[in-house]
Amino acid sequence: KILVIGANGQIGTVLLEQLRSIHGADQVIGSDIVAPREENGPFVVLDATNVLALVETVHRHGITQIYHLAAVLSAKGELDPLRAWELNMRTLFNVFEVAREVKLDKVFFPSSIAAFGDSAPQYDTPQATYLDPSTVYGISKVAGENWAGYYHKRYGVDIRSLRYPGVISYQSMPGGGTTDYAVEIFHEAVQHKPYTCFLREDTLLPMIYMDDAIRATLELMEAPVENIRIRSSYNLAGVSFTPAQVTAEIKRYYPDFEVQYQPDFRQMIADSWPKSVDDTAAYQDWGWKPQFDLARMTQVMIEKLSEKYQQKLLITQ
Ligand code: VAH
Repeated sequence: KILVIGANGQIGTVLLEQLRSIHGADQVIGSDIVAPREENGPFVVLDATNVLALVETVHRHGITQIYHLAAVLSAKGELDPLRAWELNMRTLFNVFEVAREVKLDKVFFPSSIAAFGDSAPQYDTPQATYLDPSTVYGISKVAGENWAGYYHKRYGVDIRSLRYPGVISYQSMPGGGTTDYAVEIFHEAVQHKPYTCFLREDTLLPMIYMDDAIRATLELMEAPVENIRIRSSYNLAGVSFTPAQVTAEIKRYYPDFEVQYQPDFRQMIADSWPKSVDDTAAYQDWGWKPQFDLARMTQVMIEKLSEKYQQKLLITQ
């Protein structure tokens, strides 16, 4: 059985639903620090910083795989660095220790393009390069990658990881990321409201549509163990774009859509990240290929969000 930690989060929400549709709802346990608004299968309120509670959950449900999707993201982490470090690392150690002791089959944990800093080449950032992250979130991801490699090498734990770009999705409002302008902008556009973007219009960042991010995660986890050559975390590429580019794409649907630019502290974070990443290793080892470009991502986001807001309108009328 599979446990998803952080199942209420942006990625966890969609991953839980996808895993349930593949394995059956009763085979996938969701968990987070609070119960979700709606439960479509077994869910445990779990504080993953509490190792005893985690062990108890693993034993009670006969868990054999963990997807660990709980963390404080880049922007929010900068507001309380030591809390972000403590939460991101304590939960990771608990998951790795339980995986070692209970001999779980597999563990997934996400790294991020936030693992790269000013020393990495900004275009086609390589799989192996010097990592000097500029945020506590990025520091915790680099530490996590090294601990994952250690637990694999020393204890044989099968931990697999992806360096996610900025993930774009319609299912939840984003929480505390630097790439989240690219989600917020769609919500404003479909409500016919102007958007104030917290990054400069020419800020080029690697992004990925949620369906691609989830498919990459499942393909990585299903790949034969002998194919997995990278035990830190795989670079993953979807599509890179700037606020100006996504705005132009949105204006094809909403010609009057207006965007203003008011860069804030998140601009420095974004400026330290890659503009595009080289994910050749993911292609070579487990056949990774993205399917969503900016045009297709925009079409789906606008379709899904205008449905969502229409429904809200109907309900509130
Ligand atoms: C963030 N969305 O902005 C996350 C992610 C690469 C971005 O790590 O912190």
